Amino acid sequence: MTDMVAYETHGAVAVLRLQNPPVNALSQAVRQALMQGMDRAEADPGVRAVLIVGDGRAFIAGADIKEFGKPPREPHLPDLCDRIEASPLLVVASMHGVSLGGGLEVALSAHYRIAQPEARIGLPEVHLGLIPGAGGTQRLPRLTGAKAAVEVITSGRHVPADEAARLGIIDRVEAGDPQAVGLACAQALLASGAARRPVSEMPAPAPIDWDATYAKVLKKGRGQLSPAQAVRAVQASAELPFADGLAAERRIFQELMATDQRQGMIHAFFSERAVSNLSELASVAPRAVEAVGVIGGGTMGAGIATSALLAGLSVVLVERGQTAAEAARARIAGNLDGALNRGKLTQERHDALLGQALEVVTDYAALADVDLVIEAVFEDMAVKTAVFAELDAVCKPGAVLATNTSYLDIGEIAAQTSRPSDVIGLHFFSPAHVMKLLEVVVPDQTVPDVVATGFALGKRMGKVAVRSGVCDGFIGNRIMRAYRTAADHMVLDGATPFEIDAALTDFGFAMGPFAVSDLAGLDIAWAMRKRLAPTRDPRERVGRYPDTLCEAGEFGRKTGKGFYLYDAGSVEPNPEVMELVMAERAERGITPRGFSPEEIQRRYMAAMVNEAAKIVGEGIARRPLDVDMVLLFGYGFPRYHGGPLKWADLQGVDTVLADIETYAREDDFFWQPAPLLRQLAAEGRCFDDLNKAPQT
Ligand code: T1G
Repeated sequence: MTDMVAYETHGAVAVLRLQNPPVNALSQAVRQALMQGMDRAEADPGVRAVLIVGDGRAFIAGADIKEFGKPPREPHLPDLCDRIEASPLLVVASMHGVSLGGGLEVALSAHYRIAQPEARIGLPEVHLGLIPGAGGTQRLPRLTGAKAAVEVITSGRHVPADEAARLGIIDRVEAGDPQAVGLACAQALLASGAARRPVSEMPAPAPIDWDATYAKVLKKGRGQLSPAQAVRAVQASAELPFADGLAAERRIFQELMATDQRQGMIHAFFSERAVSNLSELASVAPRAVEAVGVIGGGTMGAGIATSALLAGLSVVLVERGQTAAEAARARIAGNLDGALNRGKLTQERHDALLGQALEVVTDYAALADVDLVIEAVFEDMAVKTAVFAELDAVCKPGAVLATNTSYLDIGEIAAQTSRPSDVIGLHFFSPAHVMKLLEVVVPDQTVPDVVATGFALGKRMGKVAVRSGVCDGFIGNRIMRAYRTAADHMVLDGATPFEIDAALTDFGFAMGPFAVSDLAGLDIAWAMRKRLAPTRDPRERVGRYPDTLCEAGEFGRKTGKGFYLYDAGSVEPNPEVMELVMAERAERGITPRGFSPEEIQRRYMAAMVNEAAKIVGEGIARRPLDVDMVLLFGYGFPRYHGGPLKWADLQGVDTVLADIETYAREDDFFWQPAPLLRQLAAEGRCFDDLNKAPQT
């Protein structure tokens, strides 16, 4: 046997053991070796059963995603599954770790399935813009029924072993060495004279209301194709003979393989893993962090403290006075209660975190032994520099001093300390214990091992950490300001905020920019506009209608009124807004014009792409994929587009540049094409070419 699949016999059982680290992905070589293993077992006169088991930490994590987009090579996974199922031998799969996608499909083509208690199974292909393509949509429903199969497949979730047993997906959960447990199972089946049990020969599932299910899944997908298409594939398992159902699944799978959404989602899958792998840090050891200090126990500080506690770190949180300290502790307790209610925490761990791991104090002296401090106080330079002066005096040598500032100059903050090379920006997104994005903001004077420490802390907290250079707004907020400005200009020129929100939800956002502003609080952007006003270029167009709303104390959801009216669960456009907008248009001498949803989307995305290209070109972001991950994990960008720069590649960089040059003829101040965009278009290259280039 090849080293991809080891072959050994134990009595009448042939063991095929996959050895393709790290997760036994079903590469062509593995598929080939499994085919050969089945041939060898069937040619072995002493063999009456086959056990399939995985080496290492997983049974099989699925098809080899790295092969997608390349010409498929035989043996194809569906053929392998059919080959396993059709074997005259009794086939048992013994699962541990994860059995996902094609990995579960291999197990479903076995005749019996046994799993470890901690094992998880799933068909997550929808998260890659696909559907199961090796029989999963035909075999799973025969075991679980259509309703459960639709839920498992369209959610793409990981199903714990005990639930999988209840659903009928696996036959038994038994702790032990997966191979030993599998062998015992196979031998017991042989001893009892158990028959082969091909799933494909089981009765087709009873029908459900397919059209209603399809419509519900389509709506929930917010424009994503694959979950709804998976419903149709499961429907085929109920309405067609097995072979025809397989053919229907194959057709849908291949159609989805050709979509932009598949490219976008696989880009997101690999980028999420690549974004924190920076070559500049490859040989840099992070400093050890076990105890963290947090300064400020407001929403952000309490969220950061919660995230650190959940990561197993001890936390010392400092507030100014006893009342604020008690309020901070209550906020953290509330956050942990939420984690407990969501099943992310046991009561015992909840109590231990609050009881032992967390200390809330009012005296900086308690920070003397922490390894890293994160400041999350009011966004004011004087306040922050005072905090850092205190930290410098109290914290031990080698402690990392981090600020959570959203836009203040970290270099200026660092200059207040005797250790500027140990100062870094760790920009969390609220709520910090929920949002996965962490911008690691690196001023010039910060030393590499402090940067590595920021990334290591992010990984430990389960964040997607992205490196950012220092500029106003770093990566995410700077880009957000650009696309919000484009939206503002469209309102001044004739679109309504409500049309814009509708167009962007059609694009795949959960909420449009104006609804998001209402949610965050209109006063936040108002404060930013006031901060930037003194240095604003007179050529910059900025609508005054949001300021008027704020001056009237209308800040959005928290006041019940903003761009929308919020009343007892109902959300309606605020009619006052268009009165303000029409008055401002008249004052500015603007004759309003209509904007189609398509034009709204293209302008909004052009602004996003253009600013992102400037950020990559200036080196604020290391690669285009870094920007894509910021927008996916911090700003709700629809994952099936892959991120703004992946979207631009899929549209064609030259097409986006042409849009920007068209818009520049109306406003050549806001619409200044990014040099990098021009360069890529001129060279016939795309942003992904930069992702693949060796990191300098
Ligand atoms: N193919 C290729 N490489 C994979 C892989 C896969 N399926 N899964 C993981 N890797 C790599 C990953 O890129 C990383 O590489 C390393 O393994 C560790 O992964 C026909 C068509 C399995 C839960 O969608 O969900 O089957 O960065 O860092 O956090 O119906 O990886 O080290 O170079 O994520 O412990 C369906 C995708 C495929 C599962 C492990 N399967 N993988 O998580 O480690 S489509 C999936 C995961 C399919 C069939 C269809 C996770 C994991 P590197 P990691 P982890």
